[in-house]
Amino acid sequence: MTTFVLCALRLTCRRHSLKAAFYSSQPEHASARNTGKVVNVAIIGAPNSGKSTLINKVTERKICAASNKVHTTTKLVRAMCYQNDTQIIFLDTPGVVTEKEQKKYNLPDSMINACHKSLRCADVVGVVHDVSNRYTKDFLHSDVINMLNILAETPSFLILNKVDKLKSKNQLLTIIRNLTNGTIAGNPIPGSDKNRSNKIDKHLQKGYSKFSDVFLISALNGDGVEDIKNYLISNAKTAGFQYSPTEWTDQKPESLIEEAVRAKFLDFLAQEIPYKLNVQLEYYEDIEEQQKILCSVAVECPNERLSRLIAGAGGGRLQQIKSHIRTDLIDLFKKTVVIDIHLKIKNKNESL
Ligand SMILES: Nc1nc2c(ncn2[C@@H]2O[C@H](COP(=O)(O)OP(=O)(O)O)[C@@H](O)[C@H]2O)c(=O)[nH]1
Ligand SMILES: [Mg+2]
Repeated sequence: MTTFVLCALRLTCRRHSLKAAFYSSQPEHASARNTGKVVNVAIIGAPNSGKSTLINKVTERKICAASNKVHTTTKLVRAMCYQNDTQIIFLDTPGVVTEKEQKKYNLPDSMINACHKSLRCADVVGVVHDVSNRYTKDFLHSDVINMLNILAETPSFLILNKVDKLKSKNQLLTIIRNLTNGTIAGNPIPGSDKNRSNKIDKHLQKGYSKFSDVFLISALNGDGVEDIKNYLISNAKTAGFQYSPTEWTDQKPESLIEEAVRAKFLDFLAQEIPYKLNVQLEYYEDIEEQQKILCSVAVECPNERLSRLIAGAGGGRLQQIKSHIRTDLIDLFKKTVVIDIHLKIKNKNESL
C-alpha cells in the first residue's frame, strides 16, 4: 500500500517537483574512483515516442540522434552520465520494427536485434509512451508487451511522455489505467476493477500489470526528467564502473557525427526522401589542443533531381540543415565544430 501511495503522490506532484538542482554529466566532475553504484537502463517503446530525447535530456548531451521521423535510431547506443558516485548507463534502442518497415525505411539488419540485446543487460527497463498520439495513447504496442513479458523478472517502469502536448490532463488517469491494466507495483489504482487484469484475455490486454512506477514527463522541455534520474539513482547497485568516468558513450565520434547528420536530414526533408540518403563521414580530426573537431560528410543521393531538391534554391536549404547539425554537434562534443557537408549523386560515373 505504501508503494502505491508513493506512486499516487508522485503522479500528482511530479509536474510541480522540478528543482534547479545542479548535476553534471561532464566527465571532469565525476569521481576519479573506479567503483561506485551502477544502473543499466534499457529504454524501449514505439518509434517516435521520445526515447532518444529523454536520454539526451538526462545526460545533458545530444548523444542519441533524435528527429521528428520514425526510425532515427538505427543501432544500440549507450549513453552514460554520472552523479556523485553513481553511473547511469542508458541503452537507447531503435524501437519496435517490423520486417515490412525495415524494407520501407531501408533499415540495417543490426537494428532488428538491438532491442533484445539491450534488454538482456538491463537492470531496469523504462518504457516510453507517447500520450499525445491519439491513435496509440491507450495501449502499449504488442511487441513492447511481448518484450516485457519475456523480461518479467526485470523491474520496469512506465514513462508517459509528451505531456506538454495535451490540452487537458483529465485523460491521463484513464491512460494510466489502460497501460497498467489498472495495477501499479501490485496495487490496484483506485477506481480500477481489482480483477480486471485477470479477467481480460491475455492477448487482448492493452497494458502491462507489473510496472513498478509511472512517470509523467515532457522529455522535450525537461518536466519530470529529474524525477526519473533520481529514481534510477535509487535503483543503482554497488559495482565496479563498466565505463570509466571519462566516457559518456560507447560510440565512436565518427559514428555519432554520421547519426547526427542523418537525424537532421530526417527532420528537414519530407516523407521517405531522407531514408533514401546514405551518409558517409569522409574526414574527421579532433584537434585536442584547440578543443576543435574538423569533419567532412558526404550525403549520397539516389539521383540529381533529389540532390537539387535537398540543396534548395541557391543551396539555401543545405546551409540551413548544416547550421542545425553544427549546433547539435557542439552540444554533443562540447567543443568547436567545423563541418563540411556536400551532396553526392549515387553511381554518377557508372550511370552516365
Ligand atoms: N512535444 C514534445 N515532443 C517530444 C517530446 N519528446 C520527444 N519529442 C519529439 O518527438 C520526436 C521523436 O523523438 P525521438 O527522441 O527521436 O523518439 P524515439 O524514436 O523514441 O527515439 C522528436 O521530434 C522529438 O523532438 C516531448 O516531451 N514533447
Ligand atoms: Mg531514437
